[in-house]
Amino acid sequence: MESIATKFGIQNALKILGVQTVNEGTSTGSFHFSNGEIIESYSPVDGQLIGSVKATTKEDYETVMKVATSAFKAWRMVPAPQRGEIVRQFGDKLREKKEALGKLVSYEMGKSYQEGLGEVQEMIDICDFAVGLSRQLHGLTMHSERPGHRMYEQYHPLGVVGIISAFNFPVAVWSWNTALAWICGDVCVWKPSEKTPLCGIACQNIIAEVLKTNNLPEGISCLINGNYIVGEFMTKDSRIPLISATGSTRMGKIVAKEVAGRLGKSLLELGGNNAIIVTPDADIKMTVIGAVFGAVGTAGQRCTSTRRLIIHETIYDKVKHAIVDAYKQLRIGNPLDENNHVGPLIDTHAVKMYKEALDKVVEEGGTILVEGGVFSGKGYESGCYVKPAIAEAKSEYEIVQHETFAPVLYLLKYSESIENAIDIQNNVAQGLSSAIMTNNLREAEQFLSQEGSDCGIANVNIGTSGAEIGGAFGGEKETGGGRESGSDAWKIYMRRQTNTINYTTELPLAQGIKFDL
Ligand code: UN1
Repeated sequence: MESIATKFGIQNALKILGVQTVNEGTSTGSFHFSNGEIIESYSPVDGQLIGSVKATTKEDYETVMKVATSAFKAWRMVPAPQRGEIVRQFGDKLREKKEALGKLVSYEMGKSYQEGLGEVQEMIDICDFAVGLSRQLHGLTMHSERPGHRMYEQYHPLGVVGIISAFNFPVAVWSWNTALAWICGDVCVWKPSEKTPLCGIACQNIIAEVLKTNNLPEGISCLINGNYIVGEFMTKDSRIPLISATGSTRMGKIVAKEVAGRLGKSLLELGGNNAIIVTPDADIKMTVIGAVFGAVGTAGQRCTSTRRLIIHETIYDKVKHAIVDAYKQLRIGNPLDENNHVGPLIDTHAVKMYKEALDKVVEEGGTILVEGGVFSGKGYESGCYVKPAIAEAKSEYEIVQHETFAPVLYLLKYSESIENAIDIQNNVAQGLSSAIMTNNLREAEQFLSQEGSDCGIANVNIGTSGAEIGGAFGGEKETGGGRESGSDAWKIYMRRQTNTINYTTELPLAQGIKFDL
Protein backbone atom coordinates (compact mmCIF):
# COMPACT_ATOMS: atom_id res chain seq x y z
CA MET A 1 0.00 0.00 0.00
CA GLU A 2 1.11 3.52 -0.77
CA SER A 3 2.63 5.25 2.26
CA ILE A 4 1.31 8.56 3.58
CA ALA A 5 4.62 10.21 2.72
CA THR A 6 4.30 9.11 -0.91
CA LYS A 7 0.60 9.83 -1.22
CA PHE A 8 0.96 13.38 0.11
CA GLY A 9 4.20 14.23 -1.69
CA ILE A 10 6.47 14.49 1.33
CA GLN A 11 9.58 13.37 -0.56
CA ASN A 12 9.01 16.07 -3.12
CA ALA A 13 8.51 18.68 -0.38
CA LEU A 14 11.78 17.61 1.28
CA LYS A 15 13.54 17.91 -2.07
CA ILE A 16 12.20 21.42 -2.66
CA LEU A 17 13.37 22.39 0.83
CA GLY A 18 16.80 20.75 0.46
CA VAL A 19 16.23 18.48 3.47
CA GLN A 20 18.35 15.31 3.27
CA THR A 21 18.03 11.94 4.96
CA VAL A 22 20.92 12.88 7.25
CA ASN A 23 21.49 16.58 7.86
CA GLU A 24 24.25 18.57 9.49
CA GLY A 25 22.42 20.32 12.31
CA THR A 26 24.92 23.14 12.71
CA SER A 27 25.06 25.87 10.12
CA THR A 28 26.32 29.41 9.77
CA GLY A 29 24.38 30.00 6.59
CA SER A 30 25.55 28.02 3.61
CA PHE A 31 28.29 26.31 5.62
CA HIS A 32 27.01 23.17 7.36
CA PHE A 33 28.91 21.03 9.84
CA SER A 34 28.22 18.89 12.90
CA ASN A 35 30.07 16.53 15.14
CA GLY A 36 27.36 15.58 17.58
CA GLU A 37 24.96 12.75 18.08
CA ILE A 38 22.18 11.89 15.70
CA ILE A 39 18.70 13.24 16.44
CA GLU A 40 16.07 11.23 14.59
CA SER A 41 12.82 12.84 13.57
CA TYR A 42 9.80 10.56 13.48
CA SER A 43 6.49 11.81 12.14
CA PRO A 44 3.62 11.70 14.64
CA VAL A 45 1.37 11.31 11.58
CA ASP A 46 2.45 7.75 10.74
CA GLY A 47 5.35 7.00 13.07
CA GLN A 48 7.81 6.85 10.17
CA LEU A 49 11.37 8.14 10.34
CA ILE A 50 11.53 11.29 8.20
CA GLY A 51 15.22 12.00 8.53
CA SER A 52 17.90 12.83 11.03
CA VAL A 53 19.99 15.76 12.13
CA LYS A 54 23.43 15.77 13.72
CA ALA A 55 23.46 17.70 16.98
CA THR A 56 25.76 20.61 17.79
CA THR A 57 28.73 20.03 20.07
CA LYS A 58 30.30 22.68 22.30
CA GLU A 59 33.13 22.95 19.82
CA ASP A 60 30.68 23.42 16.91
CA TYR A 61 28.91 26.05 18.99
CA GLU A 62 32.11 28.01 19.50
CA THR A 63 32.66 28.07 15.74
CA VAL A 64 29.10 29.32 15.25
CA MET A 65 29.57 32.10 17.78
CA LYS A 66 32.82 33.21 16.17
CA VAL A 67 31.20 33.42 12.75
CA ALA A 68 28.03 35.07 14.10
CA THR A 69 29.96 37.70 16.05
CA SER A 70 32.00 38.63 13.03
CA ALA A 71 28.89 38.71 10.78
CA PHE A 72 27.27 41.11 13.23
CA LYS A 73 30.10 43.62 12.73
CA ALA A 74 29.34 43.76 9.01
CA TRP A 75 25.54 43.44 9.21
CA ARG A 76 25.10 46.29 11.68
CA MET A 77 26.71 48.66 9.15
CA VAL A 78 24.17 47.80 6.43
CA PRO A 79 21.47 50.52 6.43
CA ALA A 80 18.24 49.25 7.98
CA PRO A 81 16.12 49.65 4.79
CA GLN A 82 18.70 47.53 2.93
CA ARG A 83 18.41 44.91 5.66
CA GLY A 84 14.68 45.15 5.05
CA GLU A 85 15.29 44.35 1.38
CA ILE A 86 16.90 41.04 2.43
CA VAL A 87 13.88 40.23 4.58
CA ARG A 88 11.65 41.11 1.62
CA GLN A 89 13.50 38.57 -0.52
CA PHE A 90 13.19 36.01 2.27
CA GLY A 91 9.42 36.60 2.32
CA ASP A 92 9.30 36.05 -1.44
CA LYS A 93 11.18 32.76 -1.11
CA LEU A 94 8.67 31.70 1.55
CA ARG A 95 5.83 32.49 -0.86
CA GLU A 96 7.51 30.22 -3.44
CA LYS A 97 7.98 27.38 -0.95
CA LYS A 98 4.80 27.84 1.05
CA GLU A 99 3.22 24.51 0.07
CA ALA A 100 6.39 22.47 0.60
CA LEU A 101 7.16 24.05 3.98
CA GLY A 102 3.51 23.86 5.09
CA LYS A 103 3.53 20.18 4.24
CA LEU A 104 6.74 19.49 6.17
CA VAL A 105 5.35 21.36 9.19
CA SER A 106 2.21 19.24 9.00
CA TYR A 107 4.11 15.96 8.61
CA GLU A 108 6.85 16.58 11.18
CA MET A 109 4.73 18.36 13.81
CA GLY A 110 1.30 16.84 13.14
CA LYS A 111 -0.87 19.93 12.70
CA SER A 112 -3.36 20.01 9.82
CA TYR A 113 -2.02 20.98 6.40
CA GLN A 114 -4.27 24.08 6.50
CA GLU A 115 -2.65 25.12 9.76
CA GLY A 116 0.79 24.31 8.35
CA LEU A 117 0.07 26.70 5.48
CA GLY A 118 -1.26 29.21 8.02
CA GLU A 119 1.98 29.01 9.90
CA VAL A 120 4.01 29.77 6.78
CA GLN A 121 1.60 32.63 6.07
CA GLU A 122 2.47 34.06 9.50
CA MET A 123 6.12 33.99 8.40
CA ILE A 124 5.29 35.84 5.19
CA ASP A 125 3.22 38.38 7.14
CA ILE A 126 5.99 39.11 9.63
CA CYS A 127 8.44 39.59 6.75
CA ASP A 128 6.11 42.18 5.18
CA PHE A 129 5.72 43.86 8.55
CA ALA A 130 9.49 43.90 9.13
CA VAL A 131 10.19 45.36 5.68
CA GLY A 132 7.99 48.37 6.48
CA LEU A 133 9.48 48.62 9.93
CA SER A 134 13.00 48.75 8.50
CA ARG A 135 12.26 52.40 7.63
CA GLN A 136 10.64 53.19 10.96
CA LEU A 137 13.13 52.32 13.69
CA HIS A 138 12.81 55.74 15.22
CA GLY A 139 13.37 57.18 18.64
CA LEU A 140 12.16 60.44 20.15
CA THR A 141 13.60 63.94 20.28
CA MET A 142 13.32 65.72 23.63
CA HIS A 143 13.79 69.36 24.68
CA SER A 144 16.87 69.79 26.81
CA GLU A 145 16.61 71.87 29.99
CA ARG A 146 19.94 73.47 29.08
CA PRO A 147 20.24 76.24 26.45
CA GLY A 148 21.97 75.32 23.21
CA HIS A 149 21.59 71.61 23.86
CA ARG A 150 19.84 69.01 21.82
CA MET A 151 18.66 65.70 23.23
CA TYR A 152 17.40 62.69 21.35
CA GLU A 153 17.39 58.91 21.46
CA GLN A 154 18.35 56.36 18.89
CA TYR A 155 18.14 52.60 18.61
CA HIS A 156 21.22 50.57 17.74
CA PRO A 157 21.56 46.87 16.92
CA LEU A 158 21.99 44.62 19.93
CA GLY A 159 24.27 41.82 18.71
CA VAL A 160 23.75 38.07 18.56
CA VAL A 161 20.16 37.09 19.39
CA GLY A 162 19.63 33.53 20.67
CA ILE A 163 16.33 31.90 19.77
CA ILE A 164 14.98 28.77 21.44
CA SER A 165 11.70 27.66 19.91
CA ALA A 166 9.11 24.99 20.60
CA PHE A 167 7.76 22.13 18.50
CA ASN A 168 4.22 23.48 18.19
CA PHE A 169 5.07 26.41 15.92
CA PRO A 170 8.27 24.98 14.48
CA VAL A 171 8.82 27.69 11.86
CA ALA A 172 6.68 30.78 12.59
CA VAL A 173 8.06 31.65 16.01
CA TRP A 174 11.60 31.64 14.63
CA SER A 175 10.54 34.05 11.90
CA TRP A 176 8.75 36.43 14.31
CA ASN A 177 12.10 36.80 16.03
CA THR A 178 14.46 36.72 13.08
CA ALA A 179 12.55 39.01 10.72
CA LEU A 180 12.57 41.73 13.39
CA ALA A 181 16.07 41.00 14.68
CA TRP A 182 17.53 41.13 11.17
CA ILE A 183 16.03 44.47 10.22
CA CYS A 184 17.24 45.75 13.60
CA GLY A 185 20.78 44.78 12.56
CA ASP A 186 21.18 41.73 14.78
CA VAL A 187 22.31 38.26 13.77
CA CYS A 188 20.50 35.16 15.04
CA VAL A 189 21.46 31.77 16.42
CA TRP A 190 18.49 29.42 16.49
CA LYS A 191 17.93 26.18 18.36
CA PRO A 192 14.67 24.65 17.16
CA SER A 193 12.91 21.99 19.20
CA GLU A 194 14.60 18.60 19.02
CA LYS A 195 11.14 17.26 18.13
CA THR A 196 11.02 19.23 14.86
CA PRO A 197 14.62 19.61 13.69
CA LEU A 198 13.89 19.14 9.99
CA CYS A 199 11.68 22.22 9.91
CA GLY A 200 14.74 24.06 11.22
CA ILE A 201 16.95 22.69 8.44
CA ALA A 202 14.36 23.73 5.83
CA CYS A 203 14.12 27.31 7.15
CA GLN A 204 17.88 27.68 7.38
CA ASN A 205 18.23 26.49 3.77
CA ILE A 206 15.74 29.11 2.60
CA ILE A 207 17.45 32.05 4.29
CA ALA A 208 20.94 30.75 3.40
CA GLU A 209 20.04 30.94 -0.27
CA VAL A 210 18.90 34.55 0.10
CA LEU A 211 22.03 35.55 2.00
CA LYS A 212 24.27 33.84 -0.56
CA THR A 213 22.54 35.49 -3.54
CA ASN A 214 23.19 38.84 -1.88
CA ASN A 215 26.82 38.06 -1.07
CA LEU A 216 26.26 38.62 2.61
CA PRO A 217 28.62 37.15 5.22
CA GLU A 218 28.13 33.77 6.83
CA GLY A 219 26.63 33.96 10.28
CA ILE A 220 23.67 36.33 9.89
CA SER A 221 21.47 33.27 10.37
CA CYS A 222 22.88 30.35 12.33
CA LEU A 223 21.33 27.05 13.27
CA ILE A 224 22.26 24.81 16.15
CA ASN A 225 20.51 21.61 17.22
CA GLY A 226 20.16 19.50 20.30
CA ASN A 227 18.43 19.27 23.63
CA TYR A 228 18.45 21.59 26.63
CA ILE A 229 22.23 21.23 27.01
CA VAL A 230 22.71 22.96 23.66
CA GLY A 231 20.16 25.55 24.81
CA GLU A 232 22.33 26.13 27.86
CA PHE A 233 25.33 26.98 25.69
CA MET A 234 23.33 30.06 24.73
CA THR A 235 21.62 30.93 28.01
CA LYS A 236 24.98 30.91 29.82
CA ASP A 237 26.79 32.80 27.08
CA SER A 238 27.36 36.49 27.86
CA ARG A 239 28.15 37.12 24.18
CA ILE A 240 24.38 36.77 23.62
CA PRO A 241 22.61 39.88 24.94
CA LEU A 242 19.09 38.61 24.24
CA ILE A 243 17.58 35.15 24.54
CA SER A 244 14.10 34.70 23.11
CA ALA A 245 12.62 31.45 24.41
CA THR A 246 9.27 29.85 23.71
CA GLY A 247 8.09 26.79 25.60
CA SER A 248 6.85 25.62 28.96
CA THR A 249 6.80 27.77 32.10
CA ARG A 250 9.15 25.21 33.67
CA MET A 251 11.72 25.77 30.93
CA GLY A 252 11.16 29.55 31.02
CA LYS A 253 11.93 29.77 34.72
CA ILE A 254 15.28 28.05 34.17
CA VAL A 255 16.14 30.26 31.18
CA ALA A 256 15.05 33.44 33.01
CA LYS A 257 17.25 32.66 36.00
CA GLU A 258 20.26 31.79 33.90
CA VAL A 259 20.02 34.84 31.65
CA ALA A 260 19.18 37.26 34.48
CA GLY A 261 22.14 35.86 36.43
CA ARG A 262 24.45 37.31 33.79
CA LEU A 263 22.24 40.41 33.40
CA GLY A 264 21.20 39.51 29.87
CA LYS A 265 17.73 40.19 28.52
CA SER A 266 15.19 37.49 27.95
CA LEU A 267 12.00 37.49 25.94
CA LEU A 268 9.81 34.70 27.25
CA GLU A 269 6.69 33.27 25.66
CA LEU A 270 5.56 30.48 27.97
CA GLY A 271 2.47 28.54 28.97
CA GLY A 272 -1.10 29.74 28.80
CA ASN A 273 -4.34 28.65 30.44
CA ASN A 274 -6.67 30.46 28.15
CA ALA A 275 -10.35 30.93 28.79
CA ILE A 276 -13.41 32.12 26.92
CA ILE A 277 -16.13 33.74 29.00
CA VAL A 278 -19.58 33.04 27.56
CA THR A 279 -22.17 35.52 28.80
CA PRO A 280 -25.97 35.34 28.51
CA ASP A 281 -25.68 37.73 25.53
CA ALA A 282 -23.29 35.55 23.56
CA ASP A 283 -23.97 34.49 19.98
CA ILE A 284 -24.03 30.72 20.51
CA LYS A 285 -23.08 29.82 16.94
CA MET A 286 -19.98 32.02 17.05
CA THR A 287 -19.15 30.72 20.51
CA VAL A 288 -19.18 27.13 19.31
CA ILE A 289 -16.88 27.81 16.34
CA GLY A 290 -14.46 29.88 18.43
CA ALA A 291 -14.38 27.45 21.32
CA VAL A 292 -14.08 24.28 19.27
CA PHE A 293 -11.33 25.63 17.02
CA GLY A 294 -9.59 27.05 20.09
CA ALA A 295 -9.73 23.76 21.96
CA VAL A 296 -9.02 21.20 19.23
CA GLY A 297 -7.06 23.22 16.62
CA THR A 298 -3.42 22.03 16.49
CA ALA A 299 -4.76 19.20 18.73
CA GLY A 300 -4.80 21.64 21.65
CA GLN A 301 -1.05 22.25 21.33
CA ARG A 302 -1.05 26.02 20.87
CA CYS A 303 0.04 28.29 23.68
CA THR A 304 -3.20 30.07 22.85
CA SER A 305 -5.42 26.96 22.82
CA THR A 306 -8.70 27.32 24.69
CA ARG A 307 -8.49 25.30 27.90
CA ARG A 308 -11.43 26.70 29.86
CA LEU A 309 -14.96 27.83 28.97
CA ILE A 310 -16.50 29.96 31.69
CA ILE A 311 -20.23 29.91 31.00
CA HIS A 312 -23.05 31.79 32.70
CA GLU A 313 -25.43 29.46 34.56
CA THR A 314 -28.50 30.67 32.63
CA ILE A 315 -27.11 29.46 29.29
CA TYR A 316 -24.82 26.75 30.61
CA ASP A 317 -26.85 23.76 29.41
CA LYS A 318 -27.52 25.28 26.01
CA VAL A 319 -23.83 26.00 25.37
CA LYS A 320 -22.77 22.65 26.80
CA HIS A 321 -25.08 20.74 24.44
CA ALA A 322 -24.05 22.79 21.44
CA ILE A 323 -20.34 22.17 22.10
CA VAL A 324 -20.79 18.48 22.85
CA ASP A 325 -22.78 18.16 19.60
CA ALA A 326 -20.08 19.94 17.64
CA TYR A 327 -17.45 17.52 18.98
CA LYS A 328 -19.42 14.68 17.37
CA GLN A 329 -18.62 16.16 13.96
CA LEU A 330 -14.86 16.14 14.52
CA ARG A 331 -12.81 13.89 12.28
CA ILE A 332 -9.53 12.78 13.80
CA GLY A 333 -6.79 11.36 11.61
CA ASN A 334 -4.00 12.06 9.16
CA PRO A 335 -3.61 15.86 9.24
CA LEU A 336 -2.40 15.96 5.64
CA ASP A 337 -5.84 14.73 4.60
CA GLU A 338 -7.92 17.90 4.45
CA ASN A 339 -11.06 16.02 5.46
CA ASN A 340 -9.71 15.68 9.00
CA HIS A 341 -9.99 18.40 11.64
CA VAL A 342 -7.61 17.06 14.25
CA GLY A 343 -4.21 15.42 13.84
CA PRO A 344 -1.99 13.62 16.33
CA LEU A 345 -0.21 14.88 19.43
CA ILE A 346 3.52 15.39 19.02
CA ASP A 347 4.61 12.14 20.70
CA THR A 348 3.58 9.39 23.09
CA HIS A 349 4.81 11.39 26.08
CA ALA A 350 2.19 14.03 25.22
CA VAL A 351 -0.40 11.23 25.03
CA LYS A 352 0.59 10.19 28.54
CA MET A 353 0.13 13.73 29.84
CA TYR A 354 -3.27 13.91 28.15
CA LYS A 355 -4.41 10.66 29.77
CA GLU A 356 -3.14 11.77 33.16
CA ALA A 357 -5.06 15.05 32.90
CA LEU A 358 -8.31 13.19 32.20
CA ASP A 359 -7.72 10.80 35.12
CA LYS A 360 -6.90 13.72 37.36
CA VAL A 361 -10.01 15.74 36.57
CA VAL A 362 -12.19 12.75 37.41
CA GLU A 363 -10.21 12.11 40.60
CA GLU A 364 -10.82 15.71 41.65
CA GLY A 365 -14.57 15.35 41.16
CA GLY A 366 -15.07 16.44 37.54
CA THR A 367 -17.52 14.85 35.13
CA ILE A 368 -16.47 13.72 31.68
CA LEU A 369 -18.87 15.02 29.02
CA VAL A 370 -16.99 13.89 25.95
CA GLU A 371 -14.99 10.76 26.56
CA GLY A 372 -11.29 10.82 25.71
CA GLY A 373 -9.19 7.94 24.48
CA VAL A 374 -6.26 6.95 22.35
CA PHE A 375 -6.85 5.65 18.83
CA SER A 376 -5.19 2.48 17.70
CA GLY A 377 -5.18 0.35 14.58
CA LYS A 378 -5.00 1.27 10.93
CA GLY A 379 -4.13 4.89 10.29
CA TYR A 380 -3.21 5.44 13.93
CA GLU A 381 0.01 3.41 14.07
CA SER A 382 2.04 6.26 15.58
CA GLY A 383 0.04 5.92 18.80
CA CYS A 384 -0.27 9.73 19.01
CA TYR A 385 -3.92 10.24 18.01
CA VAL A 386 -6.29 11.10 20.84
CA LYS A 387 -9.95 12.02 21.11
CA PRO A 388 -10.63 15.63 22.00
CA ALA A 389 -12.30 15.48 25.40
CA ILE A 390 -14.52 17.74 27.49
CA ALA A 391 -14.93 17.69 31.25
CA GLU A 392 -17.13 19.65 33.60
CA ALA A 393 -14.88 20.96 36.32
CA LYS A 394 -14.30 23.59 38.96
CA SER A 395 -11.81 26.41 38.72
CA GLU A 396 -10.02 25.41 41.92
CA TYR A 397 -9.14 21.91 40.71
CA GLU A 398 -5.41 21.57 40.51
CA ILE A 399 -5.52 20.13 36.99
CA VAL A 400 -7.61 23.09 35.77
CA GLN A 401 -4.91 25.40 37.09
CA HIS A 402 -2.34 23.67 34.88
CA GLU A 403 -1.70 23.79 31.17
CA THR A 404 -2.06 20.37 29.56
CA PHE A 405 -0.80 20.55 25.98
CA ALA A 406 -3.62 18.43 24.53
CA PRO A 407 -7.26 18.76 23.43
CA VAL A 408 -8.86 18.76 26.87
CA LEU A 409 -11.49 21.42 27.47
CA TYR A 410 -12.89 22.25 30.92
CA LEU A 411 -16.39 23.71 31.29
CA LEU A 412 -16.79 25.98 34.30
CA LYS A 413 -19.98 27.66 35.46
CA TYR A 414 -20.34 31.21 36.76
CA SER A 415 -23.34 32.85 38.34
CA GLU A 416 -24.63 36.39 38.64
CA SER A 417 -22.32 39.10 37.33
CA ILE A 418 -19.47 39.33 34.86
CA GLU A 419 -17.12 40.16 37.76
CA ASN A 420 -17.42 36.55 38.89
CA ALA A 421 -16.46 35.28 35.44
CA ILE A 422 -13.49 37.65 35.29
CA ASP A 423 -12.35 36.44 38.72
CA ILE A 424 -12.39 32.84 37.54
CA GLN A 425 -10.64 33.79 34.30
CA ASN A 426 -7.84 35.61 36.16
CA ASN A 427 -7.52 33.08 38.95
CA VAL A 428 -4.74 31.04 37.31
CA ALA A 429 -0.98 31.45 37.28
CA GLN A 430 -0.78 31.99 33.51
CA GLY A 431 -1.78 35.10 31.56
CA LEU A 432 -1.52 34.63 27.82
CA SER A 433 -4.84 34.81 25.98
CA SER A 434 -8.46 35.38 26.95
CA ALA A 435 -11.78 36.09 25.28
CA ILE A 436 -15.36 37.04 25.94
CA MET A 437 -18.34 36.13 23.79
CA THR A 438 -21.00 38.75 24.27
CA ASN A 439 -23.12 41.31 22.47
CA ASN A 440 -23.36 43.33 25.65
CA LEU A 441 -21.16 46.41 25.30
CA ARG A 442 -20.89 46.98 29.04
CA GLU A 443 -19.65 43.48 29.72
CA ALA A 444 -17.23 43.59 26.83
CA GLU A 445 -15.71 46.89 27.94
CA GLN A 446 -15.50 45.73 31.54
CA PHE A 447 -13.64 42.63 30.40
CA LEU A 448 -11.15 44.85 28.53
CA SER A 449 -10.78 47.43 31.30
CA GLN A 450 -8.11 47.60 34.00
CA GLU A 451 -10.34 45.50 36.26
CA GLY A 452 -10.90 42.98 33.49
CA SER A 453 -8.75 40.29 31.94
CA ASP A 454 -5.15 40.23 33.20
CA CYS A 455 -3.84 38.55 30.04
CA GLY A 456 -1.54 39.83 27.31
CA ILE A 457 -4.29 39.14 24.79
CA ALA A 458 -7.97 39.88 25.41
CA ASN A 459 -10.48 39.40 22.59
CA VAL A 460 -14.15 40.12 22.12
CA ASN A 461 -16.25 37.76 20.02
CA ILE A 462 -13.15 35.91 18.82
CA GLY A 463 -11.59 32.80 20.34
CA THR A 464 -8.31 32.74 22.26
CA SER A 465 -6.07 31.45 19.46
CA GLY A 466 -5.16 32.72 16.03
CA ALA A 467 -3.61 36.09 16.78
CA GLU A 468 -2.47 38.23 13.85
CA ILE A 469 1.21 39.20 13.64
CA GLY A 470 0.49 42.97 13.68
CA GLY A 471 -0.19 43.06 17.42
CA ALA A 472 2.40 42.37 20.10
CA PHE A 473 2.13 38.70 21.06
CA GLY A 474 2.74 37.40 24.57
CA GLY A 475 1.38 37.31 28.07
CA GLU A 476 1.69 38.19 31.71
CA LYS A 477 2.38 36.29 34.95
CA GLU A 478 3.79 32.81 34.34
CA THR A 479 3.50 33.33 30.59
CA GLY A 480 6.71 35.28 31.04
CA GLY A 481 5.93 38.89 30.10
CA GLY A 482 7.61 38.86 26.69
CA ARG A 483 6.15 40.41 23.54
CA GLU A 484 6.96 39.21 20.05
CA SER A 485 5.99 40.09 16.47
CA GLY A 486 3.92 43.27 15.93
CA SER A 487 3.44 46.72 17.47
CA ASP A 488 6.68 47.93 19.10
CA ALA A 489 7.99 44.45 19.98
CA TRP A 490 11.04 45.31 17.80
CA LYS A 491 12.45 47.49 20.58
CA ILE A 492 13.70 44.51 22.59
CA TYR A 493 15.99 43.58 19.68
CA MET A 494 17.79 46.93 19.91
CA ARG A 495 19.66 48.94 22.49
CA ARG A 496 18.45 52.45 23.21
CA GLN A 497 20.91 55.27 23.45
CA THR A 498 20.12 58.75 24.75
CA ASN A 499 22.28 61.45 23.19
CA THR A 500 22.72 64.99 24.46
CA ILE A 501 24.68 67.41 22.31
CA ASN A 502 25.95 70.79 23.48
CA TYR A 503 26.48 73.27 20.64
CA THR A 504 27.44 76.26 22.82
CA THR A 505 30.76 77.40 24.27
CA GLU A 506 29.51 76.96 27.85
CA LEU A 507 29.21 73.78 29.89
CA PRO A 508 26.08 74.20 32.03
CA LEU A 509 25.31 71.24 34.26
CA ALA A 510 21.91 69.65 34.47
CA GLN A 511 19.74 70.31 37.55
CA GLY A 512 21.40 73.75 37.74
CA ILE A 513 24.41 72.40 39.65
CA LYS A 514 27.22 74.92 40.02
CA PHE A 515 30.77 73.63 39.60
CA ASP A 516 33.13 76.51 38.94
CA LEU A 517 36.83 75.96 38.52
C1 UN1 B 1 2.06 29.48 20.00
O1 UN1 B 1 1.19 28.68 20.26
O2 UN1 B 1 3.22 29.37 20.47
O3 UN1 B 1 -2.18 33.10 18.13
C2 UN1 B 1 1.90 30.60 19.04
C3 UN1 B 1 -1.97 31.98 17.66
C4 UN1 B 1 -0.84 31.82 16.68
C5 UN1 B 1 0.47 31.71 17.39
C6 UN1 B 1 0.51 30.73 18.51
N1 UN1 B 1 -0.82 32.97 15.82
O4 UN1 B 1 -2.64 31.01 17.95
